[in-house]
Amino acid sequence: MALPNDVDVLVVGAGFSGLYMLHKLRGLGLSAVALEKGDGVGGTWYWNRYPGARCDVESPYYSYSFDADLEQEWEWTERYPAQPELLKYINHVADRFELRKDIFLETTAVSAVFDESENLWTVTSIGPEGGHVTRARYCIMATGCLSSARMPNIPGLESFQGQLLHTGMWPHEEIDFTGQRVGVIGTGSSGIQAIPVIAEQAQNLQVFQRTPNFSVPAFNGPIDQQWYREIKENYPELRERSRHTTMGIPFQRRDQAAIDISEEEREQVFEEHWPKGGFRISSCFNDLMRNQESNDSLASFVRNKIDQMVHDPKIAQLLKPYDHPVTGKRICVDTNYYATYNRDNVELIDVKSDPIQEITAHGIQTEDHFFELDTIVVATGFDAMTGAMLHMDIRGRGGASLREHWEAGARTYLGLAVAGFPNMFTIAGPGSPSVLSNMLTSIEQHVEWISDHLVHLREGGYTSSEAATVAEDEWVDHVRELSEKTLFPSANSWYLGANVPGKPRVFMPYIGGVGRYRAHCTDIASRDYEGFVLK
Ligand code: NA7
Repeated sequence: MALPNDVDVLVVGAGFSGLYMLHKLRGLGLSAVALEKGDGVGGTWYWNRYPGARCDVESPYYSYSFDADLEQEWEWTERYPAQPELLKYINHVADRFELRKDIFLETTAVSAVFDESENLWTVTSIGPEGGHVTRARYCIMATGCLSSARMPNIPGLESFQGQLLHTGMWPHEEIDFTGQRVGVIGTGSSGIQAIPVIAEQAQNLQVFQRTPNFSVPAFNGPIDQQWYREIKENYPELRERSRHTTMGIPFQRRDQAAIDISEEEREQVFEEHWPKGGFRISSCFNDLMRNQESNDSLASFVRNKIDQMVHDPKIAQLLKPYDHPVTGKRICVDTNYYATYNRDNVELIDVKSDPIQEITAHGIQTEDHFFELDTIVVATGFDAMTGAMLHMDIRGRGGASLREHWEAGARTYLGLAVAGFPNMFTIAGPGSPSVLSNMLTSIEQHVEWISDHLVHLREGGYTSSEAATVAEDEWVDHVRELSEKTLFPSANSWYLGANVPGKPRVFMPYIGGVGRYRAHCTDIASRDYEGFVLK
C-alpha cells in the first residue's frame, strides 16, 4: 500500500509509543499512519540487538496494560526481558491489533512543516519508493528517548579495517566473536550488558573505560511462575498502583531517610535489598538522591561489593565510580559484569589515564599502547531525548525551527507539546518522566492523554492546539527547579546532555515522579487544557 497524501494523524516512529498511539487513533476513528526508519517495528528494541541487551524493568511490568487479554495470554519467560523476547512481543502486538497496514517501514521522516493557513503539517519522508509528502492535521513524535545512536569523535575511526559495530545500530545477522580480538569502547549500560557475553566468546576482550559506572546485579533468571501467576491475577490493581508511583513500577520507595539512621543500620538495609536485584537497591531509602551523605553510603556499599566481586584489587579500584552520585546516571543492571574481569581473556584499559589517541586500520592506539583488534564494539550511547527529533527539520508557526527553539536546551509544556508548534505532540518528550520511569507506564499515560485531547478538540470544533509560551516557560522552570533540589544535576549524564559535546546542559526529564506528573496532566485536562491555546 502506498503512503497516503492526507491523513488525520501522522505518527513518527513505530516503537512501543508509536504502536499504541496508532491503535488508539484507530479506536477514535481517525485516519493515521506511522513512519518508521527501521525495516521492522520495535524502536529501541529493534536497533539495540547487541549481545546481552536486556530491559532493566521486570517483564510483567515492561509491557502494555491496555488490553487484558494480551496481558493474560502473553507469557514472559525471564524475570528481565531480553531484547529478542521484547522484539517478539512488540511484533506480536503489531499483528494482534493489525497495525502493520498503517506502518510504513524503511521510511524516514526528514522534515515536518506547519502550514498555518490550513492548520496542517506537511511531512516529507524518504522511503523505498523515494520521497513523499503527507499532509496531516496532527503530527505525533513517537521518536524514542534513546534512538539516536552517537558515534564517538575519535580520529581515524573510519580507517579501521576490522569489524566496527555500534550497540545501538547492531546488525541483524548473528555476530560470532569466536577466536577474535575484540575491543569495547564505553562502559554505560550497553557496554556493561554486552561485555560479559562477548567475553565468553572472544579470544580476548579489551574494555576501554573512560568513566566507571555504578552497576548492580539483576539476579535475572527464568521467571518465577508463582510470582508471575500472582501478578497476572492482580494485574488491574498492580497497573493502577504503578500509575501513581514514582517510577511507574508497582513497588514504592521505602519511606525512610538513610540520614535518619546509623551507618550500620543503613548497611543492613542495603544488604537486605541487594539480593532483590536491579533497581530495588535504589528504592530502599527516600533521600538517596536528595542527601549527599545518604548517597555516599550507598555508593560506598556498591564499591565494597565491587571489591568482593573483582579478584584483582587494582582492577577493582579502576571499576569503582568516583565522579557522580549513585543513580545520578541511570544505574546499570547487569549479569556477571564485575566477575567478567576475573577472566583471563579480559583486560580493562583505563583510557582516563591512557587516553585513546586514534583508531588505525588494525586497532586502537592509546597514548602509551597499541591494541590490535579484529572487532571494535562502540557502546558510546545516544544523543538522548532530543536527538531523533532534531535530526528532522521541524518548522512551526512562521517557519520557526525547532532546532532554534531548543538551541539553549529542550523546551516543552509537560513534555507533550511545544510553543510555536501547533498540533504537534511528543510522547515521552523532554520535560516528562520518561527515562526516569518505567517507559511503558509513561508511554501509555501520554498516548491516552493525547487521545483524550484529540477527542476534546474534535468535540469542541477546534482545529488547532498549541502550548502557550508562558505555560511552556513555567513548565521548563518547574522541571529545572525540581531537578535542582536533587543530586542529579551533579552527574555528567545524558539526562543533562553532558555526553554530547556542545549540547546545552539542561536537565531534561521531569523528576517529580510518574504519579505526581500524571495527576498534574489530568488536572490540566480537567481545566479545559489550561496552558494550551485552542482555536
Ligand atoms: P551511555 O550510558 O551514554 O554510556 C556511554 C559510554 O561510552 C560511557 O561509558 C562513556 O564514557 C563512553 N564513551 C563515550 N564516548 C567515548 C569516547 N570518545 N571514548 C571513550 N569512551 C566513551 O550509553 P549506553 O548506550 O551504555 O546507555 C544508554 C542508556 O540506555 C542507559 O542509561 C539505559 O537507560 C539504556 P564517559 O562516561 O562519557 O566518560
